[in-house]
Formats: sequence, structure tokens, C-alpha cells
Amino acid sequence: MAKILSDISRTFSEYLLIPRLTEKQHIASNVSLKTPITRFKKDETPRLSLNIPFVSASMQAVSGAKMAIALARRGGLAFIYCSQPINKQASKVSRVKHHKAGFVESDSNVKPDTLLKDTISLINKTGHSTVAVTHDGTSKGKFLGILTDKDFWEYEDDLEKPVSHYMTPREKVVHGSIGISLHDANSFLHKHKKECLPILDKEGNLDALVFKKDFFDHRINPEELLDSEKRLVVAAAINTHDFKKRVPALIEAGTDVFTMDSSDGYSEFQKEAALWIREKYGDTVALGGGNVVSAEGFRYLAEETGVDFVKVGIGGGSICITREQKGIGRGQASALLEVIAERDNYFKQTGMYIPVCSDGGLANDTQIIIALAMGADFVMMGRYFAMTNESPPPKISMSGRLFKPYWGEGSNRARNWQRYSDEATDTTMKFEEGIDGYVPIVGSVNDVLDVTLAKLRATMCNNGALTLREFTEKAIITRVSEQSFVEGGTSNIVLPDQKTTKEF
Ligand code: MZP
Repeated sequence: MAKILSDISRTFSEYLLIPRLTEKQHIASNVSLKTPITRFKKDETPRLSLNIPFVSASMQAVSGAKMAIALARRGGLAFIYCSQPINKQASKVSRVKHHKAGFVESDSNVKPDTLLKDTISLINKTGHSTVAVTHDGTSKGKFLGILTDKDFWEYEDDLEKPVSHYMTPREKVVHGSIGISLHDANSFLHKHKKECLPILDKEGNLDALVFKKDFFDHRINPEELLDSEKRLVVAAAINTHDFKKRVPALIEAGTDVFTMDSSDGYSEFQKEAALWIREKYGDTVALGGGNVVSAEGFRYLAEETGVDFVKVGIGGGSICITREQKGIGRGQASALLEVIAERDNYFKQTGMYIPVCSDGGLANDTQIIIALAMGADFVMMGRYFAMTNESPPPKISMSGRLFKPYWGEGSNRARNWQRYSDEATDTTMKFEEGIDGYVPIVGSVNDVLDVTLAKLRATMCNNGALTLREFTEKAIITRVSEQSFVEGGTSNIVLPDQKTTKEF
């Protein structure tokens, strides 16, 4: 006979936190939201930590290059989706890696005889207003000069003339030499009142560029997630079919963190892919596995695959119909609590801590807070980020309001990408696991994060916690009855607009 679990499947909205003593040091500005994303041994520092406990879902409607830049700049990560050809995913990763940094390899380069009209096309294509002029038009060629959009007037100047006519030539360009520290390069920019400092090697070849705006960017976003070369950290999803081709291409493009993307990750396919990646790349990259919803699923991934983090959640996603279609899944809170308990057991037994990500089904800020209080190291969200300006789909106006399309990775729409790809494996689809709908636009990633992070910090202070670890350790959580749930809303008053909803 099948084993029937004694407790029912529960969701986050069935729980509330009981406040703990708030001491004087418990104020929002003292709260740290740093959280590990790689496994680590007791008393060791994780190889990589997030500065905020939020990542965006590896979905076509959510995580493109724009989202990855916006989130890494706030200290989180976007998992660039893998339901696209390898070269397209790699080029998105590369765009994020080259977005900004202390020292960047010049992305827009021309030869001195390139016509101004062609240089303007390049500027429009790359979006970079600074173009390096080198003898061979490469990023490492002999440096001859620099052209910015202030050096010409598009509608006045002769577009048929070569760029050498308009550029600032090398002898007039303030430049630095290879080996200069970032701090000195920035001081140089400040002293000479320049926007961009080319860095040259001894032979006069271009090595890198340092931009003033990057310096200010970092001041505005002190939490941004940077690699050892001060470039944004990039994350990408992979599948267990084409990983032998996809992973090398994504590593070449600069991916730092991978996650295997599957609605059911308790499988030998994940083991095979993870072991292959570890054998080839060791722990130079971070790797996540999942999704699982049970202690045994967690233990399998922890022991057999060596993954860095485990994602939890099947069927809770806002666009997900897996539970209806296949009869598998579990209430997200029950799944998370069981996996967290097993993660803590595993840590006690082995001294190895494996971070856990709660993925999907977070319907509002309160549920995010409860998931973190229960012990999730970070949360993955689709709908939350799909509603922002930075998600890939275009805006659509319906009945005077702005929306964006949002569809599941298990929907026909998402899975169709293989039809147009050489990497196609199985293009036949017998049933869908995701739906295709719309979500309202709520603003930028910064707008939504500012509100959610403020609420999270405030709740942590109510719970006498300054770190996420302390938050979980001190958390006392109660289940709520349906009646107390109703009591939690406004009661016995008439709202001016009865259609007003309380959740965004
Ligand atoms: P949500 O934040 O929109 O509620 O859920 C996002 C999560 O749903 C994703 O991270 C992924 O785990 C899951 N997902 C994505 N597509 C589907 C589907 O088509 C799905 N069924 O369940």
C-alpha cells in the first residue's frame, strides 16, 4: 500500500511570525541580508554569497540580460533561461559580463579609416557612446585614439569622412598604463576631469577602459555582486540534455553560477550532469540542483551530486499546472520545512552546509518573509520579476492598463523554442505543465525591491535579528486558522472601492 503522510500540504499563507524582543541595535540600517549560495564546511566562508536573498526564475518571460544586470547590481542574481539556443544564451551572459566593471575590455572598436556613418551604426547597435580606435579595429590593437558622441554632430558633420578625422588622437588622450590600480585609475579620471581612461600596455596596445560612470555606479549600488575582476556575477540555467555543449559555451561567455532547471530534480539525469560538470570544472563554478520537495530528494542531491545549493518547489508556481496535470507536487511551505530540517540534519552529521532556495509560489511580500524565516537561504521568483520593466517581454495595453505577458516554461509557448533550433531534441508535446497569461506592470526592479527589502528588514528587527541566520534561529511561527486569516485583513469597515485588492 502507498505511504500516506500524516500532515497535509501547507502553503505560506497559513503561517505567521510571533515577534521577539527588539533591542536598540535592531534597526533596519544594521541588518545584513548576505546569504550563501555555495555549499561550505562549518567555520569556512562560502565561495559565493548573495547580498540580498533574491534570484529571478530561469524563464523566458523573466530572466534576460537586462534583468541579470538589474539584479546583480542590487546584490541578487537572475538565472538566464536555457530554453533558447546555446549561442543566444551565451551572448546574453556575455552582455552582462561586459556591462560594466573596473577594467572593461573595449566592446566598440573601429579602424581609423572606418567611416563616421559606420561608427554611428556601431554606437547605435552596442549602446556605447565611447569607441576605441585601434590599427586593426580590435579591442587589443595598437591604440590610435578615441571617439565619443561629443566629438561629432550627426546631422551637421560629414558622415562619409573617416573616424580619424573626428577622434581625439592618442597624443591628446590621457591614458593609464597596464598594472595601474582601480583606485589610481579613478583618481586619474577625477584629476583630469575625464569620463574614460584607456589603459595601454608597453607597446601602446589597448588593454582596457576604465569609466567614471562605473565608479559612481558602484557608489550608488554598494551591494552589487562582483567577481574578482569587478565584473557582474552572472547566473544561467542548464538542462540535463545538452549540458556537454551548453556548459562549456556558457563558461566561455563568463557564467559563474549554474542551476539545473527541472520541475523534478530527484533524478539520475541531474547526477550525471552534475558529476560531469564537477569533473571538468571542479568547484570553479557554482552549481544548483532541483527541484525537490522532500527530505529524500534533498539528501540524494546533497550526497550523490555534490551540488552547491538545492531548489525546493514543485507545482507552486503562479503559472504552473503540474499538480493538476501529473498529480505530483507539494504545498510549498510543507516542502520547504521538510527540506530545511533535512539540510540542518545533514549539516549536523557532516559539517557541510548546503543552501536551500525556495522556488515559486510566493504570492506577496509576506510569503517571501515567511519563507526566509522558515530557513530558506534565498528565494527564486518568476511572477514578481515578470511584472517589472526589466523582464524581456514588451508592454501590452489592455483596458487602459499596462501588462506584460507571463508564461510558464512548461507551456507550449516556451517549449516551442526547440522547433526553431538545431539543438532540438524532442519537439513533440503531449500536454502542457504551464499556462500563458498576463501580469500588471508594477515598476522597475529597484522599485519593487526597495519596498520588499524594507518590509523584510523591518520584520527582522521585530524578530530581534540582524542577519538571516539569526532570523531563522529566532523565528517562532504559528499556524493560522481560516478565521484568524480573515481577522488579519481589514474588518468591519467599508472600503471606498470594493474592488481594491490588498496584494499587488
Ligand atoms: P512564480 O514565482 O511565478 O510563482 O513561480 C516561478 C517558478 O515556477 C519558476 O522558478 C519555476 O520553478 C516554476 N515554473 C516555471 N514554469 C513552470 C511551468 O510552466 C513552472 N509549469 O512551474
